Amino acid sequence: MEIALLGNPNTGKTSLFNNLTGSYEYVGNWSGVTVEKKIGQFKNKKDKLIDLPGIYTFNPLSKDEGVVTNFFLTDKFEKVINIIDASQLERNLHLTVQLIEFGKPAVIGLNMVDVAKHRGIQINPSVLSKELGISVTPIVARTGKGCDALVKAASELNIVNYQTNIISYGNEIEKAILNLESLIGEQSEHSTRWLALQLFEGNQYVKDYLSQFLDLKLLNELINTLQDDVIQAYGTKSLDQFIYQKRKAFIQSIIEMATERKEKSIVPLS
Ligand code: GDP
Ligand code: K
Ligand code: MG
Repeated sequence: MEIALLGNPNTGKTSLFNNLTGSYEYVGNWSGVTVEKKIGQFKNKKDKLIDLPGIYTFNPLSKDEGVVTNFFLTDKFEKVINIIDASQLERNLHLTVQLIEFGKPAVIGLNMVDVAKHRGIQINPSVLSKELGISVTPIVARTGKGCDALVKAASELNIVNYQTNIISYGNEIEKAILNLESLIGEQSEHSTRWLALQLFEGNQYVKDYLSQFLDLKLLNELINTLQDDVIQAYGTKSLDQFIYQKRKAFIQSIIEMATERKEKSIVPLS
């Protein structure tokens, strides 16, 4: 089984990768970029772990980010381990939300819990897990603490009944998602909800992907009409900003629920 390792830059992916895989195959660079591609074998010798470049969103701002989006659109893998930085939760969860919308079975490794703790931030993993609908395991990737439990969570992952609509984007967008769903039908193996939202955000890779099934003119019309509707209904600047704000509000509300702030002075990390 192939498991992909996904997360923002500098969240501890490589530390976790080295921890979980005894040795790894170096398979050159990801196509089009100078980021090395690494595939490691888990200690059980059955499963493989794929180290992806760090990204903030599936709507690529750089070629590195495009590598990951293309990987999700075209490569074969069964599960995802999403590593997030407990001390930068809000920024990290923008990617997590998009991963959940993609619908591939995933677990979260909540890393840097030591850093968060030193800043007086205590995150309750079960609250986070309940609100996101996926398992959350606290880890310290640098020392290996919690990493075995994370692998166990990934291997026990159940593939059925995955909830991808954790955020409701309002009538206009929800209707447009259903509209796209009826147009695509069974043609794509991917979650139409994810494809639609990425398309509405202006994701060029997803637009290219969808143009195999649908006329580009039709896609553009769909986006423009929706953009006008959303701007008119909410007085927002643009469709992608609107989607971003919806995610942000959702993320802030679950962080509020899952975070405990300790009244204590900031202790520097040794
Ligand atoms: P990547 O960019 O996601 O691959 O992240 P790295 O694995 O390269 O880690 C980035 C930095 O964070 C390195 O200096 C690691 O040693 C450090 N690091 C990784 N995990 C932890 C952790 O759980 N706690 C602390 N304090 N540092 C960590
Ligand atoms: K790094
Ligand atoms: Mg790395």
